[in-house]
Amino acid sequence: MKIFVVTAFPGLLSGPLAESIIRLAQESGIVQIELVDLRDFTTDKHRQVDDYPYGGGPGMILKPEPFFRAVEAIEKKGKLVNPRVLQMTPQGKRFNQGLAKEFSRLDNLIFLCGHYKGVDERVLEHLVTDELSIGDYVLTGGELAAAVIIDAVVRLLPGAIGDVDSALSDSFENNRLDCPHYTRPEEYRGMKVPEVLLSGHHARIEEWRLNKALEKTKAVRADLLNNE
Ligand code: 6GU
Repeated sequence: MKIFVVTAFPGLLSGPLAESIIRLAQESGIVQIELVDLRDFTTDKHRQVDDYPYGGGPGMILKPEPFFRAVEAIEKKGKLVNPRVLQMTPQGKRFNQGLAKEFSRLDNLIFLCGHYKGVDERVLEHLVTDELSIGDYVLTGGELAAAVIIDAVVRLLPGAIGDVDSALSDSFENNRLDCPHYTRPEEYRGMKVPEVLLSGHHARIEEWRLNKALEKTKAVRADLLNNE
């Protein structure tokens, strides 16, 4: 998979992409991630990416031209035909595990990160295929949201996580949260690991895990259970 991220603040993404599983996935060639500086697609000497809103009001709006030029350059360079172009915005559809799976099956993704008050609507209407939000709160820009989505997608790529079964037991698989987990020591400051996990009885362990997962889901995310 090849991922491009168009942003005026590439530094906001470089850290999260340079650690742990996402770093290893890039090093082993499972994914290539390219940060594209929006300012490289301006034409004025101040490299200005934003401007005042028509109609007045507070905040600055990201100009359309650098986004169109950046995406055209990416399409040409990557020989991409009709790629998915994802705009990070609090007005977007809420990102979830189902979308992470869908995106993980694509060969290319282009992320556009807004900042300030927003992006010129012509970008959304004519360039973007998917408007995405990561939750009901407002961030200063789409960069951290793009990092979240890239992380969720890349870990699903074949080979990214050593243990294939690990991803299949994640939260949100089967519309429920994950069960509790324990490791050594067996007892710590009087806190004991549940007996059943030490029993070696695989059927009973699976039953316990399922019950715990359902209990937790019912308590904090009952909405998932009615979400078949
Ligand atoms: Cl995708 N962008 C911004 N700026 N804020 C957000 C968001 C995205 N998702 C939730 N809040």
